[in-house]
Amino acid sequence: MAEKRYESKDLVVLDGLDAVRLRPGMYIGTTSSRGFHHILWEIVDNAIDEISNGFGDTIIITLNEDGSATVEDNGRGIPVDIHPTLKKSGVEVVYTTLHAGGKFNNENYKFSGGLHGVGASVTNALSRWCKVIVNKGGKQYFIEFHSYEDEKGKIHSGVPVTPLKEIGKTDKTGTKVTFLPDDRVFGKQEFVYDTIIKRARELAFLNKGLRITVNDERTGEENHFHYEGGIKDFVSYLVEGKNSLFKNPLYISAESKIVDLEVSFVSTDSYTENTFSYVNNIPTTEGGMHEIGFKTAFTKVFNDYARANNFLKDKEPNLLGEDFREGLVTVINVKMSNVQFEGQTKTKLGNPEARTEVEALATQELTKLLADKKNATYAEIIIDKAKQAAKVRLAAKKAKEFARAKNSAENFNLVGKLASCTSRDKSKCELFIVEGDSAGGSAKQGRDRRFQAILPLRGKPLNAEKKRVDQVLANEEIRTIISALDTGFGEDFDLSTLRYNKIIILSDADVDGFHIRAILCTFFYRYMRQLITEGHIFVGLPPLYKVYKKDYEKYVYSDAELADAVTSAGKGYMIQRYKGLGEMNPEQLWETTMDPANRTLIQVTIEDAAEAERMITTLMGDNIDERKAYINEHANFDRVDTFMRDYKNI
Ligand code: 28G
Repeated sequence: MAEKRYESKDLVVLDGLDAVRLRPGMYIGTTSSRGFHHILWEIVDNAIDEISNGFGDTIIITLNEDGSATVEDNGRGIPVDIHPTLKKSGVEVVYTTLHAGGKFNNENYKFSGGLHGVGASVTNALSRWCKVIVNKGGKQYFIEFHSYEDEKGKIHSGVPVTPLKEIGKTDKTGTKVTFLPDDRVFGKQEFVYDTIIKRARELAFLNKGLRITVNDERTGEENHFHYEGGIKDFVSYLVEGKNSLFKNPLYISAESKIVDLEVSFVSTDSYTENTFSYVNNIPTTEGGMHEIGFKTAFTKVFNDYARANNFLKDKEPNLLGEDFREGLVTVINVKMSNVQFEGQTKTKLGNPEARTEVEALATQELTKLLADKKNATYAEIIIDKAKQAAKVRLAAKKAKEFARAKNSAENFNLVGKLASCTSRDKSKCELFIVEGDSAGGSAKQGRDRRFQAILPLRGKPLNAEKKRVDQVLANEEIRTIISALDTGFGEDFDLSTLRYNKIIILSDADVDGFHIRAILCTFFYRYMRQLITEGHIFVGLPPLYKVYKKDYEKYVYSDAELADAVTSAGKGYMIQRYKGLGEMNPEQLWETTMDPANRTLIQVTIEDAAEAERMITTLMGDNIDERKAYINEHANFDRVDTFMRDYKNI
């Protein structure tokens, strides 16, 4: 009886890895660039777990010339002894057992102690081969797995080539894993160095003391990340290029049975709040219970302090949380078990106990922090800024009411730039938001005026993330968009009055165009989110080239397609390269980009917009040139057709 049970369990193990290959999306979400990198992070996560448990301090990630990646740590080494019932080495168990709860990704099960090593089997299942070396107890061990096709064409995933064997002596300890992502799963893809160093840096900030090296054997590039200050250094990094009002970020930390918490923050002269929260090293972009708990504590402690120290008079009302957070840059780092993620992008912490626990710990620690006389000036800076913010908030409220009253008269002027369409049927109407007056002019002439409206954008719309509501409102480009859509915005947003079923962003395939798309996406994400979730926002794809000769003409939308077009054109062809929308005449613009029968539209998803916002908010300060240089370096315009993926790669 007992024996039979083990047999069937073994079967499940084999089946498990094949199941991963059958439906990779169930385990890693997607087989796009994100999924391709995900299987690397699964391995890195295991190394981080080992180091967080107090064993070792260094991780080396190497991107090899053959397309494989190697991850090495100096922990204890995965156990090598034979599992008494499974009759396999610990290493083999870790790399071939699909752990319970493996469905949808394992990110939900971090910090639960018992699940050390989860996820490695998913990486193994989706690799062509995977080699593991363990250094432990004076000896070096090796095992290799491969995924192969049998005579019947069936693929067997992550099968050990031989059992674990001893291959030599060593005085080191640790684990070293090399794997080649399988192109039968992911297609032709490569590891993106910038994606990897960005996440490696983030992990080094979030895990104080951890040393991560990233080596790119393909190019010879190398980066080291190590922050003794942890998230304090993270906050300093985030405010580079902004004007910090503190000499150093403030920091609190506390541990309880339920959560480990650390928070660092700094006040800047900017007008938006920027809170970056993480749970078990995963960014919680949509916030959640831990963020709410911290914000509640912060508001209460600072209000109490303000009253006790006479910054607030008896009859003055309490300041609001948003007042205190104006210009504040905060990193919240929580570790806890059994996390539940919710929300549209599954990046919102749902656990109610995180709220009460974080609130209690943060109240206690922030109170201690402010009781320290050394921090009196910091408290005063935050309170002064909050009082200023409250004043502006009240003034802005009045201004908004006033603006609403004369709304109709004003709209008349603003919408002057808009070339509206004649149809009254909203479900058929489209609004093109077009970069530049010249392209706007072509679009106006080329369009089908029955259902296509054109709104040319003159300057660059301001970065909605960076400004207060009243400043967002004051920007002419933004006001024009708001009036044209007729939905209101922010709390007043009403989807039912939307005038256009499709809102199509048309911008150039260059740095400015990329930036404009990111800014518009961020604006819609912040102030008109339903437009995105209900699927109304699109990006139009203009062609990059025209290949032509007598009696032949073909528009080409990516560098990859160019070679094909040239081949089919045959001898004597010419190539025109379009540097911007403005270079196309009205007919060409209609034919290639606006005609519903021929055009390609990319629908902007909530993930794209969240990512655009994250790109804009995490990476750069107010310095536009720095930002431009960054985008210039990282956006890949040879692949316009996948620009949304480029967002993700940043
Ligand atoms: C370099 C690439 C990725 C890892 C360890 C260390 C241990 C471990 C990993 O245990 C739990 C228990 C036995 C299967 C734990 C070593 C206790 C004592 C470990 C890594 C499950 C896994 N000594 N280091 N797993 N076992 N590093 N780096 O994966 O039965 S995974």
